[in-house]
Amino acid sequence: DHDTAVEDLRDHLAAQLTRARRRSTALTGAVDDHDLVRQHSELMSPLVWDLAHIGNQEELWLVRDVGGREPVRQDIDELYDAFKHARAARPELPLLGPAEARGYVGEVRDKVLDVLAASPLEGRRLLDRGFAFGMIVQHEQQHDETMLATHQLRVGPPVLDAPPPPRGGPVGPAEVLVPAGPFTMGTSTEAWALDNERPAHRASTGAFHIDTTPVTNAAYAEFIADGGYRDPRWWSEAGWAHVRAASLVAPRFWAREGDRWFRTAFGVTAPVVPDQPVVHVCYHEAEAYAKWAGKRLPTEVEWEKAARFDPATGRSRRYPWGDEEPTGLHANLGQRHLSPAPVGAYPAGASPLGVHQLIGDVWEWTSSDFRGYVGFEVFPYAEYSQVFFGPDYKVLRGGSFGTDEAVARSTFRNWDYPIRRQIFAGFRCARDAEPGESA
Ligand code: AVJ
Ligand code: FE
Repeated sequence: DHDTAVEDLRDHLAAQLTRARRRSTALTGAVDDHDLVRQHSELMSPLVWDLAHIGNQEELWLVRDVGGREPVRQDIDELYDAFKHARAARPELPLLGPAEARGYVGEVRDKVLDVLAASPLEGRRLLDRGFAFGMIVQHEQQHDETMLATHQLRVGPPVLDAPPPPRGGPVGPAEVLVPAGPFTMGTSTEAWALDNERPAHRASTGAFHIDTTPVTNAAYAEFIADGGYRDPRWWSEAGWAHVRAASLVAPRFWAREGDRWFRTAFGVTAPVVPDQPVVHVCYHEAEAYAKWAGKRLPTEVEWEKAARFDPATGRSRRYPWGDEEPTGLHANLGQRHLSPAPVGAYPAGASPLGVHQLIGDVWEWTSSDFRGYVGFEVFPYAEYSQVFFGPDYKVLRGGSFGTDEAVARSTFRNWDYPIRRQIFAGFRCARDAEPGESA
Protein backbone atom coordinates (compact mmCIF):
# COMPACT_ATOMS: atom_id res chain seq x y z
CA ASP A 1 0.00 0.00 0.00
CA HIS A 2 0.93 3.68 -0.12
CA ASP A 3 2.61 3.86 3.31
CA THR A 4 4.76 0.82 2.62
CA ALA A 5 5.77 2.24 -0.75
CA VAL A 6 6.86 5.52 0.89
CA GLU A 7 8.83 3.61 3.53
CA ASP A 8 10.53 1.52 0.83
CA LEU A 9 11.45 4.67 -1.06
CA ARG A 10 12.84 6.22 2.12
CA ASP A 11 15.00 3.14 2.76
CA HIS A 12 16.17 3.16 -0.83
CA LEU A 13 17.14 6.84 -0.67
CA ALA A 14 18.99 6.37 2.63
CA ALA A 15 20.87 3.39 1.20
CA GLN A 16 21.85 5.30 -1.93
CA LEU A 17 23.06 8.29 0.10
CA THR A 18 25.11 5.96 2.27
CA ARG A 19 26.59 4.14 -0.71
CA ALA A 20 27.65 7.45 -2.31
CA ARG A 21 29.22 8.60 0.93
CA ARG A 22 31.15 5.35 1.29
CA ARG A 23 32.69 6.04 -2.11
CA SER A 24 33.50 9.70 -1.35
CA THR A 25 35.08 8.62 1.91
CA ALA A 26 37.21 6.00 0.16
CA LEU A 27 38.35 8.42 -2.54
CA THR A 28 39.32 11.11 -0.05
CA GLY A 29 40.61 8.70 2.60
CA ALA A 30 43.03 7.02 0.21
CA VAL A 31 45.48 9.93 0.25
CA ASP A 32 47.12 12.04 2.97
CA ASP A 33 46.12 15.61 3.83
CA HIS A 34 48.79 17.08 1.61
CA ASP A 35 47.38 15.24 -1.42
CA LEU A 36 43.86 16.32 -0.47
CA VAL A 37 44.62 20.03 -0.57
CA ARG A 38 47.03 19.88 -3.52
CA GLN A 39 46.05 20.68 -7.05
CA HIS A 40 46.96 17.64 -9.13
CA SER A 41 46.06 19.37 -12.38
CA GLU A 42 44.84 22.83 -13.41
CA LEU A 43 41.82 21.02 -14.83
CA MET A 44 40.74 19.69 -11.46
CA SER A 45 39.80 20.99 -8.04
CA PRO A 46 41.72 19.90 -4.98
CA LEU A 47 39.98 16.76 -3.67
CA VAL A 48 39.09 18.61 -0.48
CA TRP A 49 37.12 21.16 -2.53
CA ASP A 50 35.03 18.40 -4.15
CA LEU A 51 34.33 16.91 -0.72
CA ALA A 52 33.06 20.12 0.87
CA HIS A 53 31.22 21.09 -2.35
CA ILE A 54 29.34 17.77 -2.15
CA GLY A 55 28.31 18.71 1.40
CA ASN A 56 27.42 22.27 0.43
CA GLN A 57 25.10 21.20 -2.42
CA GLU A 58 23.50 18.71 -0.06
CA GLU A 59 23.02 21.44 2.51
CA LEU A 60 21.51 23.88 -0.03
CA TRP A 61 18.97 21.44 -1.47
CA LEU A 62 18.16 19.01 1.31
CA VAL A 63 18.80 20.82 4.59
CA ARG A 64 17.65 24.31 3.60
CA ASP A 65 15.23 23.89 0.67
CA VAL A 66 13.56 20.51 1.27
CA GLY A 67 14.04 20.50 5.05
CA GLY A 68 13.40 24.21 5.66
CA ARG A 69 16.10 24.04 8.35
CA GLU A 70 18.59 26.65 9.49
CA PRO A 71 21.81 26.82 7.44
CA VAL A 72 24.77 24.81 8.72
CA ARG A 73 27.48 27.01 7.16
CA GLN A 74 26.00 29.80 5.04
CA ASP A 75 29.36 31.58 5.23
CA ILE A 76 31.01 29.05 2.91
CA ASP A 77 28.39 28.97 0.13
CA GLU A 78 30.45 31.30 -2.03
CA LEU A 79 33.63 29.21 -1.75
CA TYR A 80 31.87 26.11 -3.02
CA ASP A 81 29.85 27.73 -5.77
CA ALA A 82 31.36 26.21 -8.92
CA PHE A 83 30.48 29.33 -10.93
CA LYS A 84 32.30 31.75 -8.63
CA HIS A 85 35.79 30.27 -8.88
CA ALA A 86 37.48 28.43 -11.74
CA ARG A 87 38.98 25.07 -10.83
CA ALA A 88 42.51 26.42 -11.31
CA ALA A 89 41.85 29.14 -8.69
CA ARG A 90 40.39 26.90 -5.99
CA PRO A 91 43.61 25.89 -4.18
CA GLU A 92 44.20 29.57 -3.25
CA LEU A 93 40.80 29.94 -1.58
CA PRO A 94 40.41 29.80 2.21
CA LEU A 95 38.86 26.34 1.92
CA LEU A 96 37.86 24.11 4.81
CA GLY A 97 40.81 21.89 5.69
CA PRO A 98 40.55 18.10 5.47
CA ALA A 99 39.33 17.56 9.04
CA GLU A 100 36.90 20.48 8.89
CA ALA A 101 35.55 19.32 5.53
CA ARG A 102 34.95 15.82 6.88
CA GLY A 103 33.21 17.23 9.92
CA TYR A 104 31.07 19.50 7.75
CA VAL A 105 29.85 16.80 5.34
CA GLY A 106 29.10 14.53 8.30
CA GLU A 107 27.07 17.20 10.08
CA VAL A 108 25.10 17.94 6.91
CA ARG A 109 24.45 14.24 6.34
CA ASP A 110 23.11 13.74 9.87
CA LYS A 111 20.60 16.53 9.31
CA VAL A 112 19.67 15.16 5.90
CA LEU A 113 18.87 11.71 7.30
CA ASP A 114 16.66 13.50 9.79
CA VAL A 115 14.95 15.50 7.04
CA LEU A 116 14.48 12.31 5.03
CA ALA A 117 12.86 10.51 7.97
CA ALA A 118 10.31 13.34 8.27
CA SER A 119 9.73 14.05 4.58
CA PRO A 120 6.40 13.05 3.01
CA LEU A 121 8.28 12.51 -0.31
CA GLU A 122 5.38 14.07 -2.19
CA GLY A 123 3.48 17.34 -2.36
CA ARG A 124 5.94 19.31 -4.49
CA ARG A 125 7.69 18.39 -7.69
CA LEU A 126 11.12 18.50 -6.02
CA LEU A 127 10.00 15.72 -3.67
CA ASP A 128 8.10 13.62 -6.17
CA ARG A 129 9.46 10.05 -6.01
CA GLY A 130 12.37 11.35 -3.93
CA PHE A 131 13.78 13.46 -6.77
CA ALA A 132 15.71 15.97 -4.62
CA PHE A 133 17.43 13.14 -2.74
CA GLY A 134 18.13 11.32 -5.99
CA MET A 135 19.57 14.47 -7.50
CA ILE A 136 21.95 14.82 -4.55
CA VAL A 137 22.95 11.14 -4.74
CA GLN A 138 23.76 11.66 -8.41
CA HIS A 139 25.60 14.90 -7.66
CA GLU A 140 27.82 13.12 -5.15
CA GLN A 141 28.44 10.18 -7.49
CA GLN A 142 29.29 12.53 -10.36
CA HIS A 143 31.82 14.31 -8.19
CA ASP A 144 33.16 10.92 -7.13
CA GLU A 145 33.85 10.18 -10.79
CA THR A 146 35.52 13.58 -11.07
CA MET A 147 37.63 12.73 -8.00
CA LEU A 148 38.53 9.43 -9.64
CA ALA A 149 39.78 11.43 -12.64
CA THR A 150 41.82 13.55 -10.22
CA HIS A 151 43.32 10.33 -8.83
CA GLN A 152 44.22 9.33 -12.39
CA LEU A 153 46.07 12.65 -12.79
CA ARG A 154 47.82 12.30 -9.46
CA VAL A 155 51.49 11.33 -9.61
CA GLY A 156 52.87 8.88 -7.04
CA PRO A 157 52.55 5.32 -5.85
CA PRO A 158 49.14 3.68 -6.31
CA VAL A 159 46.57 4.17 -3.56
CA LEU A 160 43.40 2.78 -5.16
CA ASP A 161 42.78 -0.87 -5.74
CA ALA A 162 40.18 -3.01 -7.49
CA PRO A 163 40.04 -6.45 -9.10
CA PRO A 164 40.83 -6.62 -12.83
CA PRO A 165 37.85 -6.46 -15.21
CA PRO A 166 36.34 -9.69 -16.59
CA ARG A 167 37.83 -11.32 -19.69
CA GLY A 168 36.71 -10.38 -23.19
CA GLY A 169 34.62 -12.62 -25.45
CA PRO A 170 32.97 -12.89 -28.83
CA VAL A 171 31.02 -9.87 -30.05
CA GLY A 172 29.65 -11.03 -33.42
CA PRO A 173 30.02 -8.76 -36.43
CA ALA A 174 32.07 -5.53 -36.19
CA GLU A 175 29.00 -3.39 -36.88
CA VAL A 176 25.23 -3.75 -37.10
CA LEU A 177 22.61 -2.02 -39.20
CA VAL A 178 20.08 0.07 -37.29
CA PRO A 179 16.90 0.52 -39.35
CA ALA A 180 15.61 3.93 -40.37
CA GLY A 181 12.66 5.42 -38.55
CA PRO A 182 11.43 7.01 -35.36
CA PHE A 183 11.91 5.91 -31.75
CA THR A 184 11.27 7.40 -28.32
CA MET A 185 14.23 9.42 -27.08
CA GLY A 186 14.65 10.93 -23.61
CA THR A 187 12.26 10.26 -20.76
CA SER A 188 9.36 11.76 -18.86
CA THR A 189 9.00 8.83 -16.48
CA GLU A 190 12.47 7.96 -15.05
CA ALA A 191 12.16 9.15 -11.44
CA TRP A 192 15.67 10.59 -11.19
CA ALA A 193 16.19 11.76 -14.78
CA LEU A 194 17.72 15.23 -14.78
CA ASP A 195 16.22 18.15 -16.68
CA ASN A 196 18.32 17.71 -19.83
CA GLU A 197 17.04 14.11 -20.34
CA ARG A 198 13.44 15.32 -20.49
CA PRO A 199 10.88 15.19 -21.99
CA ALA A 200 10.37 11.90 -23.86
CA HIS A 201 9.91 12.74 -27.52
CA ARG A 202 9.94 11.08 -30.91
CA ALA A 203 13.22 11.33 -32.80
CA SER A 204 14.12 9.82 -36.14
CA THR A 205 17.22 8.58 -37.91
CA GLY A 206 18.09 7.25 -41.32
CA ALA A 207 19.43 3.69 -41.56
CA PHE A 208 22.97 3.56 -40.16
CA HIS A 209 25.65 1.12 -39.14
CA ILE A 210 27.12 1.33 -35.67
CA ASP A 211 30.15 -0.49 -34.27
CA THR A 212 29.21 -3.32 -31.93
CA THR A 213 32.02 -2.27 -29.55
CA PRO A 214 33.90 0.85 -28.56
CA VAL A 215 37.14 1.37 -30.54
CA THR A 216 39.89 -0.70 -28.93
CA ASN A 217 43.46 0.23 -28.03
CA ALA A 218 44.70 -2.12 -30.79
CA ALA A 219 42.59 -0.40 -33.43
CA TYR A 220 43.57 3.03 -32.16
CA ALA A 221 47.27 2.07 -32.20
CA GLU A 222 46.92 1.29 -35.92
CA PHE A 223 45.72 4.83 -36.50
CA ILE A 224 48.79 6.11 -34.68
CA ALA A 225 51.12 3.75 -36.56
CA ASP A 226 49.61 4.89 -39.85
CA GLY A 227 50.69 8.46 -39.07
CA GLY A 228 47.20 9.58 -38.10
CA TYR A 229 48.38 12.35 -35.79
CA ARG A 230 50.56 13.81 -38.56
CA ASP A 231 48.02 13.79 -41.38
CA PRO A 232 45.69 16.80 -41.61
CA ARG A 233 43.32 14.85 -43.88
CA TRP A 234 41.72 13.15 -40.88
CA TRP A 235 41.25 16.21 -38.68
CA SER A 236 38.74 19.03 -38.63
CA GLU A 237 40.24 22.50 -38.82
CA ALA A 238 39.81 22.98 -35.07
CA GLY A 239 41.10 19.48 -34.40
CA TRP A 240 44.22 19.97 -36.50
CA ALA A 241 44.95 23.31 -34.83
CA HIS A 242 44.59 21.63 -31.44
CA VAL A 243 46.63 18.52 -32.19
CA ARG A 244 49.53 20.74 -33.25
CA ALA A 245 49.22 23.35 -30.51
CA ALA A 246 49.00 20.66 -27.81
CA SER A 247 51.55 18.36 -29.53
CA LEU A 248 49.25 15.35 -29.26
CA VAL A 249 50.77 12.06 -30.47
CA ALA A 250 48.74 9.42 -28.58
CA PRO A 251 45.96 9.17 -25.97
CA ARG A 252 46.66 10.81 -22.65
CA PHE A 253 48.71 8.58 -20.28
CA TRP A 254 50.24 6.59 -23.14
CA ALA A 255 54.04 6.39 -23.55
CA ARG A 256 56.06 4.51 -26.13
CA GLU A 257 59.02 2.29 -25.30
CA GLY A 258 60.65 0.99 -28.47
CA ASP A 259 57.76 -0.24 -30.55
CA ARG A 260 55.43 -0.92 -27.62
CA TRP A 261 52.87 1.32 -25.97
CA PHE A 262 52.54 1.54 -22.20
CA ARG A 263 49.79 3.22 -20.24
CA THR A 264 49.84 4.63 -16.73
CA ALA A 265 46.60 4.29 -14.79
CA PHE A 266 46.19 5.15 -11.11
CA GLY A 267 49.93 4.96 -10.52
CA VAL A 268 50.52 1.66 -12.34
CA THR A 269 52.35 1.53 -15.67
CA ALA A 270 51.65 -1.52 -17.82
CA PRO A 271 51.52 -2.47 -21.50
CA VAL A 272 48.42 -1.16 -23.26
CA VAL A 273 45.82 -3.97 -23.34
CA PRO A 274 44.93 -4.48 -27.03
CA ASP A 275 41.28 -5.47 -26.64
CA GLN A 276 40.24 -2.85 -24.08
CA PRO A 277 38.41 0.26 -25.31
CA VAL A 278 40.71 3.23 -25.79
CA VAL A 279 40.23 5.84 -23.07
CA HIS A 280 41.44 9.42 -22.44
CA VAL A 281 41.01 10.66 -25.98
CA CYS A 282 39.42 14.00 -26.82
CA TYR A 283 36.62 14.63 -29.27
CA HIS A 284 39.06 15.75 -31.96
CA GLU A 285 40.99 12.48 -31.71
CA ALA A 286 37.78 10.44 -31.86
CA GLU A 287 36.60 12.37 -34.89
CA ALA A 288 39.97 11.99 -36.67
CA TYR A 289 40.12 8.24 -36.00
CA ALA A 290 36.61 7.79 -37.36
CA LYS A 291 37.44 9.63 -40.56
CA TRP A 292 40.64 7.60 -40.99
CA ALA A 293 38.55 4.44 -40.56
CA GLY A 294 36.14 5.58 -43.31
CA LYS A 295 33.41 6.21 -40.75
CA ARG A 296 32.13 9.00 -38.49
CA LEU A 297 31.01 9.44 -34.90
CA PRO A 298 27.35 8.65 -34.16
CA THR A 299 25.03 11.53 -33.43
CA GLU A 300 23.52 11.57 -29.98
CA VAL A 301 20.16 10.49 -31.46
CA GLU A 302 21.81 7.52 -33.18
CA TRP A 303 23.63 6.53 -30.00
CA GLU A 304 20.45 6.53 -27.94
CA LYS A 305 18.53 4.63 -30.61
CA ALA A 306 21.25 1.96 -30.70
CA ALA A 307 21.14 1.78 -26.91
CA ARG A 308 17.37 1.69 -26.36
CA PHE A 309 15.33 0.86 -29.43
CA ASP A 310 13.90 -2.65 -29.54
CA PRO A 311 12.92 -3.36 -33.16
CA ALA A 312 10.76 -6.31 -32.11
CA THR A 313 8.40 -4.21 -29.99
CA GLY A 314 9.12 -0.68 -31.20
CA ARG A 315 9.70 0.30 -27.55
CA SER A 316 12.63 2.18 -26.03
CA ARG A 317 14.18 0.19 -23.19
CA ARG A 318 15.58 1.70 -20.02
CA TYR A 319 18.91 -0.02 -20.71
CA PRO A 320 20.30 -1.88 -23.74
CA TRP A 321 19.60 -5.23 -22.06
CA GLY A 322 16.08 -4.43 -20.89
CA ASP A 323 14.44 -2.56 -18.05
CA GLU A 324 16.30 -4.10 -15.07
CA GLU A 325 18.84 -2.10 -13.11
CA PRO A 326 22.48 -2.85 -13.98
CA THR A 327 24.36 -5.63 -12.20
CA GLY A 328 28.03 -6.57 -12.47
CA LEU A 329 27.06 -8.91 -15.32
CA HIS A 330 25.57 -6.13 -17.46
CA ALA A 331 28.17 -3.41 -17.43
CA ASN A 332 31.46 -2.15 -16.07
CA LEU A 333 30.27 0.61 -13.74
CA GLY A 334 30.81 2.04 -10.28
CA GLN A 335 34.59 1.85 -10.04
CA ARG A 336 34.21 -1.88 -9.56
CA HIS A 337 37.32 -2.11 -11.76
CA LEU A 338 39.92 0.56 -12.43
CA SER A 339 39.92 0.24 -16.22
CA PRO A 340 37.61 -0.42 -19.13
CA ALA A 341 36.94 -4.14 -19.72
CA PRO A 342 37.98 -5.93 -22.91
CA VAL A 343 35.36 -5.99 -25.64
CA GLY A 344 32.89 -8.84 -25.27
CA ALA A 345 33.21 -8.92 -21.48
CA TYR A 346 29.49 -8.18 -20.98
CA PRO A 347 27.42 -10.33 -23.36
CA ALA A 348 24.45 -9.99 -20.95
CA GLY A 349 24.57 -6.21 -21.45
CA ALA A 350 24.21 -6.23 -25.25
CA SER A 351 21.32 -4.46 -26.99
CA PRO A 352 18.62 -6.28 -29.02
CA LEU A 353 20.62 -5.56 -32.19
CA GLY A 354 23.81 -6.94 -30.63
CA VAL A 355 25.62 -3.73 -29.69
CA HIS A 356 27.96 -4.28 -26.73
CA GLN A 357 29.17 -2.13 -23.86
CA LEU A 358 27.04 0.93 -24.58
CA ILE A 359 26.69 1.41 -20.84
CA GLY A 360 29.88 1.53 -18.76
CA ASP A 361 33.57 1.10 -19.67
CA VAL A 362 34.10 4.46 -21.42
CA TRP A 363 32.03 7.58 -22.02
CA GLU A 364 31.42 7.76 -25.75
CA TRP A 365 31.87 10.98 -27.70
CA THR A 366 29.00 11.77 -30.04
CA SER A 367 29.06 14.35 -32.84
CA SER A 368 26.24 16.35 -31.23
CA ASP A 369 26.41 19.69 -29.47
CA PHE A 370 24.81 19.83 -26.03
CA ARG A 371 21.34 21.38 -26.38
CA GLY A 372 17.96 21.12 -24.68
CA TYR A 373 15.40 18.78 -26.21
CA VAL A 374 12.24 20.31 -27.65
CA GLY A 375 10.07 20.92 -24.60
CA PHE A 376 13.09 21.32 -22.27
CA GLU A 377 12.31 22.97 -18.93
CA VAL A 378 14.89 24.05 -16.36
CA PHE A 379 14.52 21.88 -13.26
CA PRO A 380 15.39 22.62 -10.56
CA TYR A 381 18.24 25.02 -11.40
CA ALA A 382 19.60 26.56 -14.63
CA GLU A 383 23.23 25.97 -13.67
CA TYR A 384 22.90 22.20 -13.93
CA SER A 385 22.36 22.07 -17.73
CA GLN A 386 20.95 25.13 -19.39
CA VAL A 387 23.93 27.42 -18.99
CA PHE A 388 26.03 24.88 -20.93
CA PHE A 389 23.72 24.55 -23.95
CA GLY A 390 25.28 25.66 -27.22
CA PRO A 391 28.08 24.84 -29.64
CA ASP A 392 30.95 24.79 -27.12
CA TYR A 393 30.23 21.38 -25.61
CA LYS A 394 29.95 17.92 -27.17
CA VAL A 395 27.67 15.25 -25.71
CA LEU A 396 29.09 12.01 -24.31
CA ARG A 397 26.92 8.98 -23.60
CA GLY A 398 26.87 5.71 -21.74
CA GLY A 399 29.03 6.22 -18.66
CA SER A 400 32.45 4.81 -17.82
CA PHE A 401 33.91 2.27 -15.39
CA GLY A 402 33.95 5.21 -12.96
CA THR A 403 30.26 6.10 -13.35
CA ASP A 404 27.87 4.86 -10.71
CA GLU A 405 24.71 3.01 -11.69
CA ALA A 406 22.64 5.76 -10.02
CA VAL A 407 23.82 7.93 -12.92
CA ALA A 408 24.41 5.55 -15.84
CA ARG A 409 20.96 5.51 -17.44
CA SER A 410 20.76 5.17 -21.19
CA THR A 411 19.05 8.59 -21.28
CA PHE A 412 21.80 10.27 -19.21
CA ARG A 413 23.70 13.04 -21.01
CA ASN A 414 27.23 14.14 -20.19
CA TRP A 415 29.07 16.96 -21.94
CA ASP A 416 32.55 18.45 -22.15
CA TYR A 417 34.78 20.63 -24.31
CA PRO A 418 36.06 18.86 -27.44
CA ILE A 419 39.68 19.16 -26.26
CA ARG A 420 39.22 17.45 -22.89
CA ARG A 421 41.01 14.13 -22.22
CA GLN A 422 41.09 13.76 -18.44
CA ILE A 423 37.58 12.27 -18.36
CA PHE A 424 37.18 8.53 -18.98
CA ALA A 425 36.19 9.03 -22.59
CA GLY A 426 36.47 6.82 -25.64
CA PHE A 427 34.14 6.36 -28.60
CA ARG A 428 32.64 4.04 -31.19
CA CYS A 429 32.10 4.72 -34.89
CA ALA A 430 29.05 4.77 -37.14
CA ARG A 431 28.38 5.25 -40.84
CA ASP A 432 25.39 5.86 -43.08
CA ALA A 433 23.80 2.79 -44.61
CA GLU A 434 24.07 2.50 -48.38
CA PRO A 435 20.90 3.52 -50.26
CA GLY A 436 18.54 0.56 -50.39
CA GLU A 437 20.36 -1.29 -47.63
CA SER A 438 17.90 -2.43 -44.96
CA ALA A 439 17.82 -4.76 -42.01
C1 AVJ B 1 27.48 16.55 -15.97
C2 AVJ B 1 29.65 15.79 -15.35
C3 AVJ B 1 29.41 17.71 -16.76
O1 AVJ B 1 30.84 17.64 -13.29
O2 AVJ B 1 30.55 19.45 -14.42
C4 AVJ B 1 28.49 18.31 -10.92
C5 AVJ B 1 28.04 17.33 -13.24
N1 AVJ B 1 27.13 19.44 -12.16
N2 AVJ B 1 28.09 19.40 -10.24
C6 AVJ B 1 30.16 18.36 -13.99
C7 AVJ B 1 27.89 18.34 -12.12
C8 AVJ B 1 27.27 20.09 -11.00
C9 AVJ B 1 28.76 17.92 -14.42
N3 AVJ B 1 28.82 17.00 -15.60
FE1 FE C 1 28.85 20.04 -8.38
